[in-house]
Amino acid sequence: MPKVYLLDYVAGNVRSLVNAIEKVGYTVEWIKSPEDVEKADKLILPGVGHFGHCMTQFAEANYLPAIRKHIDSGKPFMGICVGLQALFEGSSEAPSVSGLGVIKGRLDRFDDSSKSVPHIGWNSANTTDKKVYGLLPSSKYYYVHSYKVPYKKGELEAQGCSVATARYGDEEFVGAVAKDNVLATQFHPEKSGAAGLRVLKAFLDGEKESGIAGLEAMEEGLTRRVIACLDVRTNDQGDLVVTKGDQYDVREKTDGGNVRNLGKPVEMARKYYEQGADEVTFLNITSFRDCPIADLPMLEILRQTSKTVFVPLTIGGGIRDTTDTDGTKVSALEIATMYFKSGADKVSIGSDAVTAAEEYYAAGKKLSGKTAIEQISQAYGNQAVVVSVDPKRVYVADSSETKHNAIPTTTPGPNREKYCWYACTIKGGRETRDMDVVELTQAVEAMGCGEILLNCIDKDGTNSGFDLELINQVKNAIKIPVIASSGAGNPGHFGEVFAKTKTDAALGAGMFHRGEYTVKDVKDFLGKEGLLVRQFED
Ligand code: 1PR
Repeated sequence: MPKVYLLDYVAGNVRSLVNAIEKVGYTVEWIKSPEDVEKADKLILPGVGHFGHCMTQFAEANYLPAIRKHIDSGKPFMGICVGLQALFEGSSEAPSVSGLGVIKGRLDRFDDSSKSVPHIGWNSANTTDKKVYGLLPSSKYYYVHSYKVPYKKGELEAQGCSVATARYGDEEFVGAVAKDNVLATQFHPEKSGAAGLRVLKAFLDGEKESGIAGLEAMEEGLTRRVIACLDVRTNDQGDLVVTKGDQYDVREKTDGGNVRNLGKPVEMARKYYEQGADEVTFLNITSFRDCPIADLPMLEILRQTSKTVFVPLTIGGGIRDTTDTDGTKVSALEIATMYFKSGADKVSIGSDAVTAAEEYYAAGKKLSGKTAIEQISQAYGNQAVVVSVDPKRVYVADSSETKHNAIPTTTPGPNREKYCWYACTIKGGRETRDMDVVELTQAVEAMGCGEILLNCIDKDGTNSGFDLELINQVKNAIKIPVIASSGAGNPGHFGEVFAKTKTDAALGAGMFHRGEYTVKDVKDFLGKEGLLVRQFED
């Protein structure tokens, strides 16, 4: 198989990229030193995280002259995400750090006054006049970033670039840019399903001007993200199964109270990918305490899944500082690293985030730099850290009865209380803490969390629709994206949550696992409601 060289310099999920490259018929050779760059015919620079951190790492390891030489020699070069950003002159993310300056221009941050930042999800990469490396106006691609190259018509074109653009809110930015032997994508082709694989293949095959003529362009903008979630645990027979609880109780009410077994994680993830799921989330809902960390069954699930599922994968459960079975201390960052190396794009932190937030407030809102959220987001970028929140309603007759952030509710409590606040829980809802969702989400946002997975124990497994009041309260409290979770029972509930809240994404579990509806049913419904969605491409 022909080879492509990948620069092994930066933390992140490179396994997905390797899988994607292999899928389109190439093998990967790693570049481990600047001297190796000369060997490369085709070179790919993947990148995640902080622009300044990446560029400084390159510079310190003396890669910059070798990369410049490769590009100047006319050999094929591809930059992905921060790999695109590196080609420009600089970024307001790290104003004192220089980029390679292969293309003139600078990056700035998305305006978060009226939209969530980071920009996470599926958006266009529209080439108006040319065929560029298989990019199609009818396709959507997966983006995750806070900084962008603003698009000003004609500026990059005047430098000899072909540009593919995307729009987020009222900001138009560069989704991909091609110049001579260089292709750079702000989106992740390895996470963009068939559309992304096509771009990767076109680059590797040297098909600069490939594409399909006459396709109808999709409306520009971010699509509504629909996520399938798989709660995974070992059942009483010792098998790893996808399960689903009612308000977090995963045992059957009959048949001796067995753990509900709804299928096998890898197979189900693939099924949802093929139904058009925009992301797949695995939650390890019980920790595998008797198992050495390096053998965690979830690692193998990720390795297998990432070979066939080319959309983002999130893994949650057990991400905290831990002591291994042999007594070795293992940090949350090390556990996250294992997950990223096995194919995860994001890790989701539950219980540990609540403890960290408690400490943050106890210290007078001071960041310690030592929490899992801070350490993982520093190393892998904010976009890689999700906090999964498991709140429970606490009813009060009046908001003055509590120091917590209470809201009026249209679903009164058991004693007709007209207000409620949402108490955070840990250990899968087993323990309730004296902290509300506003406090928690604001604290973890300050620590560097990039996205909130907002469950609701009262709604979980009820099929009665999302808790819109909870979602609105959290959306109003923070700037980072929110994934609405718990309660979805039919496609209409997804329509409702997108219509009545500003949620950035919505997640379903039981209704998909029980086969009542497919992800495609949800997307078709949303499409009919006039919402922008991405459909699965073969
Ligand atoms: O605390 O960092 O070890 O993480 C544990 C993770 O496991 C947390 O993300 C927590 O939400 C999750 N978890 C723990 N116990 C359960 C349980 O169900 N017994 N599952 C659990 C949480 C919630 C959603 C669910 C939606 C949608 N599951 O993932 O999929 O509520 O369900 P629906 O659409 O069927 O209503 P840590």
